[in-house]
Amino acid sequence: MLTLVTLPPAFGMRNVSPFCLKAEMLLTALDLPFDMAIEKDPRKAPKGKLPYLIDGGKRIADSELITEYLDGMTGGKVYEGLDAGQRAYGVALARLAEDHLYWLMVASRWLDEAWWPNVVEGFFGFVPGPLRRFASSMARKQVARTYDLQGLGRHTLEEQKGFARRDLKALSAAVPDSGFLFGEQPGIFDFTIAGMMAGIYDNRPDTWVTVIAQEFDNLQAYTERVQASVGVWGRQ
Ligand SMILES: N[C@@H](CCC(=O)N[C@@H](CS)C(=O)NCC(=O)O)C(=O)O
Repeated sequence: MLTLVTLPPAFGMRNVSPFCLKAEMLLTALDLPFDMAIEKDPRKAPKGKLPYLIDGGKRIADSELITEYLDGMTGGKVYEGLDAGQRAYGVALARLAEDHLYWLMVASRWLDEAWWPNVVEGFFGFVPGPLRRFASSMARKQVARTYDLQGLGRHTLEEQKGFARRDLKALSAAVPDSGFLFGEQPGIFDFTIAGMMAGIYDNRPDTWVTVIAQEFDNLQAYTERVQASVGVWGRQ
């Protein structure tokens, strides 16, 4: 039996991490028997981030490495039917969602003063009272440092919103109005985009990225369609 280790629910999301949700959708679509376990403290994961997959004595960290592992395990089912061009397009969209838009989403939760109390409650609620403030503000400093190093943190909020809008506009133009990216069945790259967008649309309360994403009705409809097709929703 495989076990997918994910973050606990938060912000109205059953599966709050886009990477964990993508892996859950993929395991479900592949019809592999698996269960899920919760880890509140990502520092305990093999690479300090969630998700990771347990297969017997093996622990596979990182949703993309999990994807590769499952592709090997199923004899190539993950990328079956995709040509080189489709795979290239899918990887490019994944990088856009997971390595650029993701950071804007993180900032809209962690670095927005009005939203910050939700992070303290959602991610640090389990830390005993006196330590909670300390642990959460240390983690927040780390996020701010990472966002600054990434480069997005050096822009004004209005400029950050411009980057988010251009990312979302690109995703909105990339996804089809019916069906899925590469056919009648959703695949790994649909799970990647929908996994990211589910948390953006459904986290409560709305963040400033949520508000911008709401400008793109077709992207929201696509996100719903992918979740419905596998019967795995990010929200509670
Ligand atoms: N590239 C990784 C990213 C995973 C990731 O960033 N997970 C976040 C949750 S959404 C995490 O565990 N963050 C904790 C940390 O960075 O300390 C993947 O695809 O699995």
